[in-house]
Amino acid sequence: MEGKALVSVVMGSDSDYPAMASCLEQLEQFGIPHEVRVLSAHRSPEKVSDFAAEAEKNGLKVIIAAAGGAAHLAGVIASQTILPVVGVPMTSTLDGMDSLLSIVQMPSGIPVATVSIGKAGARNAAILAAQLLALSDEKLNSRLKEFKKELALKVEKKNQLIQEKRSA
Ligand code: RP5
Repeated sequence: MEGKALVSVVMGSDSDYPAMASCLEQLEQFGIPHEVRVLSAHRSPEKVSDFAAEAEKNGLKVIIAAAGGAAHLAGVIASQTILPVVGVPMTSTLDGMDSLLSIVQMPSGIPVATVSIGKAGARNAAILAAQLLALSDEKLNSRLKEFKKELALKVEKKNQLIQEKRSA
């Protein structure tokens, strides 16, 4: 994506990439400059700290952090920056419940905006990031309003299909 990254999509492992593809796809659809990194709260903690400490200075506006299992990545990043952090729980051996609880149960003072488990959450993280950026970007604001209309139109089409099937 052209331009200096406004959103960083960070994931705990390359095994998170397939689920996070929908996040990247959505950011691309909105035309939001972004970057992607693999960083691990447990396996490369110093790199996570360096990234978080430099994020604001590097021009980032939102950080999306995906991790699974004992998913501490989003919280650890949030503890070291004032940028909004969106946490995406990855599916795991415990169906992602471990990831969800690890990400959502932050202590008072360090928020992480937690979305749903897996691919739906990955896409929603991109939409939430877009909504945050749209607060100061009129073009993106209009694009998001269009996006909502498109969603409603898709539902209307599905409704029509069901009605047609029932009357056939
Ligand atoms: C987490 O552990 C990662 O975010 C990933 O979801 C999970 C498994 O990682 P790998 O063992 O596949 O590298 O840190």
